[in-house]
Amino acid sequence: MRYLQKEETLSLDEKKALQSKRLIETVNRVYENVPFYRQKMIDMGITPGDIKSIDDLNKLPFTTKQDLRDHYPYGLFAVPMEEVVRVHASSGTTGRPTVVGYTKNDIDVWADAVARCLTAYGFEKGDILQVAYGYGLFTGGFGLHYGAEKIGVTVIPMSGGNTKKQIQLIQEFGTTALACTPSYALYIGETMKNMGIDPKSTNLRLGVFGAEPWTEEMREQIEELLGIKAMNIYGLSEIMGPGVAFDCHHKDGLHINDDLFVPEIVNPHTLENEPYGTEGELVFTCIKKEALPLLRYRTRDLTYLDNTPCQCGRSLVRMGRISGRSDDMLIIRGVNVFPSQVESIILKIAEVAPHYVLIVDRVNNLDTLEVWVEAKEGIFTDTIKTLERVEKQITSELFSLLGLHVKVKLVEPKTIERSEGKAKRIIDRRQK
Ligand code: DLL
Repeated sequence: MRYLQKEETLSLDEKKALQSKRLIETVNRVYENVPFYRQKMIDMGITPGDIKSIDDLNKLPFTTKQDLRDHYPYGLFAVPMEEVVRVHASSGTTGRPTVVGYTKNDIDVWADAVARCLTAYGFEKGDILQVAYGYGLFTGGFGLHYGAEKIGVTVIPMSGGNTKKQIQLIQEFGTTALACTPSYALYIGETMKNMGIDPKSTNLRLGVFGAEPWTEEMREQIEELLGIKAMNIYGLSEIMGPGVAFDCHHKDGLHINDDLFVPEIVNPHTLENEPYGTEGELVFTCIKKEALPLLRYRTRDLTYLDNTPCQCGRSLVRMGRISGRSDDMLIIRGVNVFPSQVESIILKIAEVAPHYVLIVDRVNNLDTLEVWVEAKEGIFTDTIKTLERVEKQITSELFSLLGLHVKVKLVEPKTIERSEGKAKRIIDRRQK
């Protein structure tokens, strides 16, 4: 079963024609209505007439999170406020939040985009989706909510947190699918086990997980723990929210809804386009948004694009799993380290639980990295030798992957803080 099949299976020529038409409309609109873009284009010596097709995309200016902050709250909107029916915002760790807006039509397009994802995951009428992403300024809750309603799925708008209540509803409301961050899914599963409930005894069959980087190894652990199919959903508030990209059952990269958001990969240093298959920074241009159509928005997410056909038949271009955010990249003694690399190693080790944190510090002007991983129940009561052996094994596997000697510390079960939303994987103790 597919939703909006036409846009998902366009031929290359059809897609190019549609993307070109929508890009030209968008560029004209922002030139007319957003002084920021008009000025940028004037400074670059281009006019909307220079954009004749999607091939001219890279003539356009980039947009950054800082640009959104500089025009806080509504300065980059391309429509009058009377046409904006909803705003969301992302808090960010520093500075002002970034505010995003939607027209009525944008909300509808967003719901369609999420509906495509859910359909690809195998959702059907009769499914009961418990939305445990936060409702509110965060886009996760409302994004999933409207998409699910669009295809007639029953929604339980539980929002994030209150884990015992989540579990009660899963059991008593017959929840068949759970939408939350992968780290929260683990936490829910673990709490069920602690309460003596077998997660596999519920009606749960599907998970809609995203909003934070996670690995294939994490997917396997969640699938095993909850007895479900764990599907990946990607998105960011600046572009729309959840529903920008999704994986299908072939689990071979994420399909980007590229009739709505045109992706590029650029080298983050030179800002030159990279070819298919080469990793770099993901950049999106919104070609069907009314309220906030951003041009070439630099996501800071690192991945690659894949234009080879997928067995599912969708012709939407794919992107690899996000390997990390450039913001999360640690540079330890000259070596680049992402939390996802550490995750991929530790989740393969039988004696540890999938809970970890990277602790960065500075000692004698040198950056140091320690990885703290929770031991599984039982290991701590084993001999010191077991602990040492496991620590050594992780250290040596991290060394083969990173070429870096990282101190690994096994900590007692349930000592690493659990997350109800986006997990915090890095604790930075360096003085800023
Ligand atoms: O996290 C939107 C969302 C909600 C996506 C629910 C999926 C599910 P922001 O708070 O603006 O929006 O954060 C966006 O989260 O740039 C990525 O770094 C990260 N991210 C989102 N989805 C994934 C994913 C929402 N599936 C930022 N895999 C993005 C890896 C993801 N990272």
